[in-house]
Amino acid sequence: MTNFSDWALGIQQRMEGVLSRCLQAPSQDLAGLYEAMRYAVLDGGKRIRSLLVFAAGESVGASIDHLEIIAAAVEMIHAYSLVHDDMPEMDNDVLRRGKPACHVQFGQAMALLAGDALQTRAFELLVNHLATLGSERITLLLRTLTHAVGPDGMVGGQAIDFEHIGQSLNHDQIERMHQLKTGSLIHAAVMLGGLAGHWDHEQELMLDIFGKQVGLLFQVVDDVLDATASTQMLGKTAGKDAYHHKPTYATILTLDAARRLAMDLHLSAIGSVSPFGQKGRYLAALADFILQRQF
Ligand code: GRG
Repeated sequence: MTNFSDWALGIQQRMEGVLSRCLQAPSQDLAGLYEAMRYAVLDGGKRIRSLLVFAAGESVGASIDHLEIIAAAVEMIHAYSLVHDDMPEMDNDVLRRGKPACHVQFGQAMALLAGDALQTRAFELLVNHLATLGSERITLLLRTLTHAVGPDGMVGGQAIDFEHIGQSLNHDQIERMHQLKTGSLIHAAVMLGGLAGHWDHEQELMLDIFGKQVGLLFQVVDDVLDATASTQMLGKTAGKDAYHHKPTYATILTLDAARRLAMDLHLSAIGSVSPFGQKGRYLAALADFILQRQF
């Protein structure tokens, strides 16, 4: 049985190749756009969402060929969100994944287009390469992903985020903002992996709960890291939430209370997939990884 680190490394390396193949410029006149898209996606990132797609999919017998396409689509959407998030109109950050943000490297117009193009390429990939899943499951998959990243998901969460700069939010409001902004794509990664496999209703429910718990866990840990880790460790500017006067778990709770909340979410995430037994081992290991991550 492959241990978690070797399993994760194998997927990270595999995804680098898949993403690179999916982002080849078809002609010289598009080389500039593809260069910016590749810059945003390749050679960086922990690939947590890909790992979640694979761990969920493997727990219900999905094919690796399907999972790598789904994971590539999820990574492209994630990368687009980071490119747009870093732009001066949004979070205005110059550093991402330890290198200059996409708009710093390629200019704002090209970064905007690279983000747009990554998002549409993600859906193009799903539509073009998952035919063997059958139209019913492809429709479900697209419904899940579009809902997760649209106005009632990631983009909505981002809107709530910037509309509340300098304002206070209560615990429920923070939870909702984080669930939409960050949690919804992480939850979708888990559900899409499951959808590609053969889950029964109970397994679907377990993955649903797991996806929601790790989605929130990810952001609670992110809030704590933003307040405590260094820019060098994070590969992006640390302390940005405080700088922008953003309400976060680290501001509405003490750091200790935020860490306790993370531990509670971690415990319930692990508990929700324990009925999978050995088949859920990578899901549980990912919950550990998300809790313990240092960047
Ligand atoms: C539509 C104009 C427009 C912008 C969309 C929706 C959006 C911008 C941004 C929201 C996404 C966002 C930045 C969420 C924050 C989540 C977060 C902490 C991302 C970092 O994820 P990691 O740590 O990154 O997994 P790596 O680099 O490892 O992939």
